[in-house]
Amino acid sequence: MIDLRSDTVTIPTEAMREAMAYAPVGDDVYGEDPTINELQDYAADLLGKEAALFVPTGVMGNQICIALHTQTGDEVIVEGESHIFHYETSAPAIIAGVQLHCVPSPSGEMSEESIRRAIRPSDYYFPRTSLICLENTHNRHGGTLVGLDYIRQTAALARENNCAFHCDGARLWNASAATGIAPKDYAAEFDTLSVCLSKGLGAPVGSLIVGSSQHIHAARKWRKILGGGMRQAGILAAAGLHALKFHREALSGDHSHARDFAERLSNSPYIRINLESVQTNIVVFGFPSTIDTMEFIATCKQKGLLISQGRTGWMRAVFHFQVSEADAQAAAEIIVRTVEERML
Ligand code: TLP
Repeated sequence: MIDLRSDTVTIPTEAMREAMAYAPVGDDVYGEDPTINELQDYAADLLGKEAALFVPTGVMGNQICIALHTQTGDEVIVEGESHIFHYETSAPAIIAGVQLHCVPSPSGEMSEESIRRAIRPSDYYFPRTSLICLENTHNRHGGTLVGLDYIRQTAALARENNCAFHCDGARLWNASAATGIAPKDYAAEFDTLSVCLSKGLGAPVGSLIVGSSQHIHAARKWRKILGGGMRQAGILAAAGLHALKFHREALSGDHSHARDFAERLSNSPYIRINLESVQTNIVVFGFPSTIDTMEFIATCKQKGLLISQGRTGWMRAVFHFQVSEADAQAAAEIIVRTVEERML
C-alpha cells in the first residue's frame, strides 16, 4: 500500500528503533533524562536559540507558545488557512483564553497591509493584539515556502506593534531542505518556534519548542499544566535525535518525488493543479465536482493507494521517505486513471 495521507504515517526504521532501545534515560520532570537534554541542546543549537523543550506533539508546541505570549482576552493573528486555526480544536480559546484573528493570503504570506489592518488600535473595547504567527512550510496551501525577507519584514511589523512572533515550523526542515537556508536563519527573527520530529523526519512522536531561556522556562510550566511532563521519555527523544541527525537529508528526495507526481497529474486535462505551489513535499490537486470524493478515495484504496482530502474541494498527497520514486509514479498513474475512468 502506498500511503500519501500524510508524512506522519512513517514507521520507525531499524536504526531508529535501536537508538531508542539503548537510549540512556532518567526522570525528565527532575530534568535528569540525558537523551532529552541532548535532544533539546541539539535542537536549540540547530535553530540558534538559547533553549529548547521536548513536547509530545506539534499542537502542544503551538498552544504552549500561544499561552506564554498572551493574556486571557488577547487576540492572535494567524493566517486564514493555518493549522492553528483549522486543526487545533479551538485550543487557543480553551487554554490561553484568546481569540484568533484570521488573515487570508494566497499562499501563506499575509500582506503587510492586511496584518496592519488586523492589529487592533488600543481602545478599551478592542482585544489586545499580542501575537503574530506564521506557518512554514504552509500545510493547507500545499507545503508552500514562507520567504526569509517576508519573515524579516513581518518580524519588524510585530516588534513595531509590541507583538510577539511565533512560527509553526512543523515542516521548517522541509523549507530548509528546499531552499538551502539554514534552520537558524529561518528561526532568527521569531521569539519562539515549534518544530516537529514526527512529520517528514520520521520519528514516532515529538516536537520541540525553541526560544529564549526565559520563554522555555515558562513553556516548561505550561507543559506541566497541560499534563505533558514526561518521565523516561528519552526513549522517544532518542528517535527525534536520530531523525534530526540522519533524516533531514532525505527531505529533498521527497520534494523531487512530489514534483514528479505533480507533473504527471498536470498532464491530465481533468486534474486541477497549480505546479507553482508544489514547492516541498505536499501536493494539492482537484478534479471535477461530478466525481464523488469519498468514492474516489475508496477506489484508490482498492488500487493500493491511500490519499486524503485537503482544503474543501481539494485532495492532498504528502511525500515522505517511505515513498519511493516508483511509488510516486504508481500513485500518479492510479489517480490519473481513476479520474479519467470517471470522465469517460
Ligand atoms: N498536521 C497533520 C494534520 O493535523 C493535518 C498533517 O497530517 O499534516 N502544524 C502543522 C503545520 C501541521 O501540519 C501539524 C500536523 C501540526 C502543527 C500538529 O502536529 P501534531 O499532529 O504533532 O500535533
